[in-house]
Amino acid sequence: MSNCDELCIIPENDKLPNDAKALEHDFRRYLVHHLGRFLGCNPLYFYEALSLTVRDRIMTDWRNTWLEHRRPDQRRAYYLSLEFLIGRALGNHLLNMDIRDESAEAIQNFSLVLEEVQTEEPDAGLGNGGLGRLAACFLDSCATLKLPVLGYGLRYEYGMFRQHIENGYQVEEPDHWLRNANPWELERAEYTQTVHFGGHTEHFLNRRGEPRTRWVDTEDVLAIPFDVPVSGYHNGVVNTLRLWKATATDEFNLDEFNAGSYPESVAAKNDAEHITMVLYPNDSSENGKELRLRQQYFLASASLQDIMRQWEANHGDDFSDFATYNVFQLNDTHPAIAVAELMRLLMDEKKMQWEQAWEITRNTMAYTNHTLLPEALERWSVHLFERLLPRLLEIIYEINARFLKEVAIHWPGDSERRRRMSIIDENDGKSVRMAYLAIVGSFSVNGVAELHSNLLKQGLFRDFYDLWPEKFNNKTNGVTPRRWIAHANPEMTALISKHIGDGWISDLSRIDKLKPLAAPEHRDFHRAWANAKRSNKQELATLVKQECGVDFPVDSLFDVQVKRIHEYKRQLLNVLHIVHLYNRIRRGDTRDWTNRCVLIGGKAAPGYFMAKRTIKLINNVADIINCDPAVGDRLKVAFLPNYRVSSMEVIAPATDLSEQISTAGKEASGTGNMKFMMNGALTIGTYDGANIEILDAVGEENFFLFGLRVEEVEEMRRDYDPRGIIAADEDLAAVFHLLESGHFNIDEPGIFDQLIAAMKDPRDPWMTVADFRSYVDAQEQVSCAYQDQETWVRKSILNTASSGFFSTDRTMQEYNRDIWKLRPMDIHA
Ligand code: T68
Repeated sequence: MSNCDELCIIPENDKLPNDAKALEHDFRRYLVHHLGRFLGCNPLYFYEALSLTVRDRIMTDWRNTWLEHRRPDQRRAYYLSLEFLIGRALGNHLLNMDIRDESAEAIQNFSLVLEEVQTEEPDAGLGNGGLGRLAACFLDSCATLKLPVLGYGLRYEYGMFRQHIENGYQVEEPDHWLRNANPWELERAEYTQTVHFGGHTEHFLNRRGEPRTRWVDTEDVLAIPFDVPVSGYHNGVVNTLRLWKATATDEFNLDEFNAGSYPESVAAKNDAEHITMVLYPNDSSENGKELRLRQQYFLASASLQDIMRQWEANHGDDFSDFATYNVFQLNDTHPAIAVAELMRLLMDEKKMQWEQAWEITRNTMAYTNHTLLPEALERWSVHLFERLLPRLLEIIYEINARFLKEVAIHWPGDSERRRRMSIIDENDGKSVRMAYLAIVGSFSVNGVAELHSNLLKQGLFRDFYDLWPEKFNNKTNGVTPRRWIAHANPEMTALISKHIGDGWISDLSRIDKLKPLAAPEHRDFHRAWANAKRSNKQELATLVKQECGVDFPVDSLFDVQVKRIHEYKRQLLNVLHIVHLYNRIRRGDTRDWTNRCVLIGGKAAPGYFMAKRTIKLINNVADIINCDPAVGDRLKVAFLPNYRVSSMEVIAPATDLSEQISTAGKEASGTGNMKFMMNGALTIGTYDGANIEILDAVGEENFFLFGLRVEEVEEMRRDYDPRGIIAADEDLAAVFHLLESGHFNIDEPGIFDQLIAAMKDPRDPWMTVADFRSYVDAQEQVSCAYQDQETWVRKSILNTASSGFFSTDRTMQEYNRDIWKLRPMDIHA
């Protein structure tokens, strides 16, 4: 430890006091003396002043955790991800640092309400959906488990777009979330890295006559790190998420500069800054844009260089032990170029031979796959690679050549197999298959739920599984119970802790102690449970009224589907059911009716026509139903605009019925399903992704299962006849009749034709119509079950009580046990 480090360790008794008085004092100082504001200012400054007050109290632990990380004998993992969907940070730190009540009291003296101040924080929306949010939950759990794991990502200037609804259509607006100062980041310019693009390679012999390569005439971009603290729960650990910002080097184009075009030569620098300007808003299709490849390489190169710099500080220039102390988890193929970049750095910069560099690379990389959808599998054109990253392409070719030799040894004479498994796809315009690069360059490949991992082995990656069965494993996703129960649902949290203690917050397996309390005799507990749900529903109803102008009566069943809008997630199936309920009301078929409020929310990728049109359909159907006096409170429908992390914090605790209705085999895992379950919602779901594991955990009597299974989907696909199915089902025929009559789009004829046609097409990959009858029957069981409130509440308790497996603490322990093998840090609160 250097002298300076020792001076920086803050002794225990130097920790800032956490009592309300001290917090009040600091809050006032930040507001008045730092921000130069006073009461009556924009409430945004209250949020900033409080965040700075809290951040001061994180610093000691952050510094100490950093020093622990840096110990030369500490093996570390790095989570490389193009997305970290963090949401708001203040409430999360208050919970983790255990200073919520004190902070509420501190600002009360300024007549401020903590919950209101918290809503001033913009969501850090640096992700699209499940994959990005998963990364954020992982970091939370690693900090709580004291695991030395660092996140590496990009500091997008603009996060996920803001969604407005105009005349029922989605309108995107840029999300300039950094417009106001971000108190949760610390710029560390001293660790700036340089990343190369373009140029060409030169091959030469070094003094010892060994062949070497130089990458020259490159255009360089600087990567400046911004560190974000990740606090653990009540444990003194603060891990780090390091986000890179791209900026121009200080070198000017001297020719232009001297020719007098100074502004032009400065303006050219803009290009560099574009790299981290905006998050790509596609959640499940690749778009092949050059800027996206630039982002991927920028992240991989800056992060690897940063880690190698730290290595050299500890171990000097001997990298032979590098794999013993470092492991990289690749969040999908987005950062998979890291495989080739590590090879380049070890060989070209650290002068290592191929064999040794490859041994190290293969032993440090681990890859997680998040989708089976073919349209989401990344491939980059060889042309683009050649122009942007010529040295990396050379390395990929060499990796591939050596790999294909291995294939040839394993399957002599099987050229078809070599063609299939090649990292370079030679079909219609050469391209690099990033998933294959990731598999070949990793020692571990995992899917994100049992079914998904099995499908990877049987389908997409079958050849690779045949070659290296030991590489493949499953890690079922989870979500963090801190944000998704303790923070989002304080009333239920207090109730649970009152009965079983609060140990469940950091060990969710203990939540099963609630199970006995579901027995009929615990009437008081059931009443308190129902009351908590009811007040959460009241809160959601207020939000829906505010955002959509629709009244949601809290006694109705709250039926919710929130997630990205995608055909495979089948929001259209939900709409078919809504229209079916509407038909029933119109024809007076309402005996034993259960009142329902259906809430749908989610963003569509800006270029995804069918998804955007689905949003329009939902809004039009909602408008007609909500205004029809014949309907009244029996059915309410709303589309919640701009669904994001902070909306889910209000939605999950208030939901009765969670919609998880993807076509079987298409949803890799799902994680919203877990958030709902934890908060006591019942699931209506297909046999897909982690739904299966939820069903296993809670039992079929507490889950509404419907629809075709994977094998049945594939079987039916062969002679799928949606028109026949519609004709044979009176209810479904009536639904299509109403849709086709233009009842929901009188002013805009024809706008839903493509949606309707897609569902009637025998090639419909999502087979929406095939599951209609089974879905409607399951929904009927839901309605019935909801009428018996006592039983419903017991099922709700059992869902929460059975959710112990779905904590990311468990997921991270499995990653650590099977892949990372890290020793928890010796840090105490
Ligand atoms: C999701 N994938 C899966 N992708 O769809 C979901 N893709 O089943 C799973 O639970 C979740 O990952 C976590 O494992 C995504 O969210 C993306 O967001 C994405 C982003 C860019 C490019 C491709």
